[in-house]
Amino acid sequence: MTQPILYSYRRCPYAMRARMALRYAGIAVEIREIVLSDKPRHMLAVSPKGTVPVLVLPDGKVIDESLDVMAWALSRNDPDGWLTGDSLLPELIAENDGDFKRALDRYKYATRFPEKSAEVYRQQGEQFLSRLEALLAEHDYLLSDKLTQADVAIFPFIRQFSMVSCKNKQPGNKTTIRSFEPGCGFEKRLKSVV
Ligand SMILES: N[C@@H](CCC(=O)N[C@@H](CS)C(=O)NCC(=O)O)C(=O)O
Repeated sequence: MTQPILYSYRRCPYAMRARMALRYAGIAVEIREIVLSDKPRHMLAVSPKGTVPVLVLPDGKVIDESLDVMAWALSRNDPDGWLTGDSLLPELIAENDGDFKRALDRYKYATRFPEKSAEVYRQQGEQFLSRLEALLAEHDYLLSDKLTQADVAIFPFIRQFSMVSCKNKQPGNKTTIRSFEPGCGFEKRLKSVV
């Protein structure tokens, strides 16, 4: 094996954050796109929990959590200083990967979660968006005027949320999701660097 192998799924926000960090760090990987319903045997053999992304290094080491893949890539090369010791970072990521992701899944697949309406799930997600919006009112990016790992780790999830709103022709609360609409504010700023 000459290059690391990255098992990935194109639309998965976890895989997306890993791919962005690897690309930014200039680490060439062999991307193996998977089908979630038919996971490759090799992937399951090295990481039985069966989630993507999974990075397999040439020495056989396996990194199968997206944040760990990001940390590994940035520890190898971080030309623009994405790494940050800001104490808000773990808190924001925990909220994103926890309550916000739960609301996102329910908003996206509202018919599978009939306990509440899509509107309720959207409002739950928007609580996090409001928090991000307040941070973006202070700086160009979430934690400062320059991009950090926080933006890259969180952005794919926000993008997915705004795409559901677009699909539902749901304009949403303009003041809270304005920065995240495709082609606007936050996404545009991020796309100019990754
Ligand atoms: N905590 C994991 C979560 C990864 C995750 O849940 N990925 C989803 C795809 S977006 C997955 O592989 N799910 C397995 C499945 O649906 O079978 C990480 O950060 O890497």
